[in-house]
Amino acid sequence: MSRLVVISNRVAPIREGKVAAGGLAVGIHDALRQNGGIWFGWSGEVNNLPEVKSEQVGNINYVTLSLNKQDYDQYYRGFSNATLWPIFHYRIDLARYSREEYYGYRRVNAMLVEKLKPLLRPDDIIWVHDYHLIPFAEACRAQGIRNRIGFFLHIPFPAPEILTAIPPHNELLKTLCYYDLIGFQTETDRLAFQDYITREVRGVIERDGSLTAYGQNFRAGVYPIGVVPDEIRHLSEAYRARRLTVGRNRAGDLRKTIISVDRLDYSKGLVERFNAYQEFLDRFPEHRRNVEFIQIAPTSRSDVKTYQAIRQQLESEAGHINGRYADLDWTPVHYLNKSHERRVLMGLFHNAEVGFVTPLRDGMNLVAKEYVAAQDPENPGVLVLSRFAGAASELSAALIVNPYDCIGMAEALDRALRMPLAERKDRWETMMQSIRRFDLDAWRDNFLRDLHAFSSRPRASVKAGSAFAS
Ligand code: GDG
Repeated sequence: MSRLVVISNRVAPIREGKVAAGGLAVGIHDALRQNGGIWFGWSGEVNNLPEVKSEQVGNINYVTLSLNKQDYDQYYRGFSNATLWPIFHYRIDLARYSREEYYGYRRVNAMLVEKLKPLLRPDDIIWVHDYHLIPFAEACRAQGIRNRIGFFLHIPFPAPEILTAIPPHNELLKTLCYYDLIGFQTETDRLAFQDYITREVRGVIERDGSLTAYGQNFRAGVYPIGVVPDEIRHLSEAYRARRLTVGRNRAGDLRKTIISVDRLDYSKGLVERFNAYQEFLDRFPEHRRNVEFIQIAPTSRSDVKTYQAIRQQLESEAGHINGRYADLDWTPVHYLNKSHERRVLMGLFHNAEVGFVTPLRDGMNLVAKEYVAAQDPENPGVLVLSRFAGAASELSAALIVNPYDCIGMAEALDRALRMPLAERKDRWETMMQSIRRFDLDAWRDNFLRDLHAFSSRPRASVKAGSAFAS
């Protein structure tokens, strides 16, 4: 059987068996364990000794390397997180473009391929993850690697009008077409990509559904990422007996909880959410003192400028709301700017009456699915979900909101907190059907099945060094 080789910007720093390991890391570990394989990527270290470290655990080889400062600045902080991330999340206003950073991004992709190449066997299946690594397959082909290679984009794929704001969009998309299979979270993302391919570069949709563009033939499919419902139920039930934070729950006290958990990122709509919560307290005074909002937002990418700004803004919003409404025995907002153990999060989800998940754009949003999977079937809470999360296409039984509509979100909170048990159960059961059907195993198995099935046609050869041709 072919081995699996997973490439991601970061190799999951948390090993299996540790309580904090997230669902996605667990899912990838399971796939690697099936036939053995390699997990390859950046170690997270920045230094001038870019040595490759390898650690064998069972039949999985974890191979990591550090980046030097220039590579880190150009590839990671620069083109990946200051150009691609904002533009793929429709925030052209926050994006910057630097040709040097783009070249650094291409250079690091080629360097990663160079380091991986000696470890590969001819029948390995390669699965590459996310926007940091769009040119990885093209760099593989340029270095003579002929293995099957699939790519999964965890974030949204923007409409062509937005994508074309990236000056080298054409060259970038050309490199993407060197994958055999490109996976997206939703049909909207796949259609946006297909739209670019057919309209912008006159690519063709073949009879068998594959696409041909830039002389390459490849497939694009939809593989919504999911969670592991049993793992979440197990964690949340194990933790529910413990009293959490302020320690109230549906079974006992009157005070109800609204919970949000996000990496501290402008795409997550945190500021709009805080404003909506304030609007809710203004408009529905009967809920004051009877509700509290817990926002957990661990810092991410704290050395990228826009991320520092959002942190300051949120601290001030939380202070403002608490300053205006808090009392000696009531704190309306608990804003926790640090990460928590996974089992604690699942326990908090279980105990909260409302999951408030309102990104401005999100590839999927696993928190939405985790919140639903952590609910008590006999007394489930209500998910309030942004229409701009990929998860909204599956979880239409949530209360769907527009995060730009402050009053609409405030009204949804009021409705969620008043919702009768029968309606809560109906909505929850509908959502759980979808969460079980599109769980993490289905995501991984469907993607790998299609990647195995698709035998690519002979490829046009790519000249080494063509990476920077226009
Ligand atoms: C990208 C895409 C897509 C959060 N805080 C803590 C913690 N978390 C966990 C959550 C959840 C995960 O991190 C976050 O996943 P999301 O899907 O919500 O968002 P991104 O990090 O932006 O992920 C996204 C995803 O990739 C997968 O394809 O859905 O659209 O942007 O699992 O529970 N976990 C722990 N402590 C925390 O404080 N342990």
